[in-house]
Amino acid sequence: MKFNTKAIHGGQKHDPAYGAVMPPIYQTSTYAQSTPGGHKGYEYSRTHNPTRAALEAALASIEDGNHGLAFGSGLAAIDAVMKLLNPGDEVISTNDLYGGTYRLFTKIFEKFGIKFHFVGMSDVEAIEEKINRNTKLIWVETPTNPMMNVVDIAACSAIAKKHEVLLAVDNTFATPYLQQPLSLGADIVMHSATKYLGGHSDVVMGALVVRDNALAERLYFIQNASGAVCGPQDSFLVLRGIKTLHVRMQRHCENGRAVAEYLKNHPQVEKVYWPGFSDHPNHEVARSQMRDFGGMISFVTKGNDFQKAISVVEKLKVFTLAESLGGVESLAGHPASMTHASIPKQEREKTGVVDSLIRLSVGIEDAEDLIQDLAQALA
Ligand code: P1T
Repeated sequence: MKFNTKAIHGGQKHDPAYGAVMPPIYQTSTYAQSTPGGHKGYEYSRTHNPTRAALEAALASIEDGNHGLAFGSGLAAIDAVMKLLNPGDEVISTNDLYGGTYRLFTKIFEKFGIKFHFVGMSDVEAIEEKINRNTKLIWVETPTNPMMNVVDIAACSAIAKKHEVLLAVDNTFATPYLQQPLSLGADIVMHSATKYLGGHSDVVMGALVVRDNALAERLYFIQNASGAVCGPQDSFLVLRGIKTLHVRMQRHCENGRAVAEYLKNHPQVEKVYWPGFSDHPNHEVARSQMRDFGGMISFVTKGNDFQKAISVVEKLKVFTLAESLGGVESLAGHPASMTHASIPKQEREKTGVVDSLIRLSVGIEDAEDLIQDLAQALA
């Protein structure tokens, strides 16, 4: 099955009770048993829920995996991956990544004896330098949030396999429409389903997809034992979102290109970060592992002036100043004070997250209106 068909039908069956084409929202915590253990496959909704199961099957299908797991947030999904590790284990992570992921690693899991190395992965050799016998996991975010660096997933996979460590890829920015990490050799793909998979800024959810049965078993155990699952209503909404992922992504990419090119030629703009530019340092890797370049763009205004950047985001009218991304509506953010405020200034500035950086999640409105909005805000 091709991707567009999988987005709509992947892993889906009509509901066995009445043939409902969309899975019902099984808003129940528990299931009747005729005798202890005598049930129809469902005992308790932390462990399994039919609406969540339908979503998990769809997630596995669109990522070309065998097992999908849905969680109460993207961070809950990452938390589950980290619980595969033991004290003393080490992780090599992308140095430019979502601030909340950095906070989870350094403020929660370091306390439990896990050591993190944050490295620039544009050149994958930097990963191998940090590998030692305690290394258990390579954590990759690509494209990175918010600097739009691109990491070569196949090259990371070769390193991971050589040293027998797991490779996990946060595929939130690209989505499986643009990039399929499992097919490039990753062991685990992770999503903040809050973003493009949900697509309408009305749900917070996370997801993992894997191919390996034993790894899936360990993650299902953690999902149930730690309990950070999502509810049936949210499962329904994300499943509905996935059905239009491919058409939304096409428009996100088209509008992203139009906005990136407009900004690049704007006299008030110093630099635009978008992997579709041929002079982006990882453009060739992006071209080879992504179908298109997405709708996420970061830029710095001329003079690198904090106040100017703030005044631009305040003046936007079609773009909403807000955290998050990946919805149908365009959003603008100021990473240094919003999504990446949990990373110390000195650390974030090393990767380019300066006080004047603005991040755009380009939505699927008319590109001309988006450009006019940016024009008036930058004027
Ligand atoms: O917000 P949550 O669903 O828990 O997902 C966390 C997360 C993980 N990975 C990436 C790449 C992300 O962008 C996020 C969440 N990011 C934002 C809220 C943001 O505005 O960048």
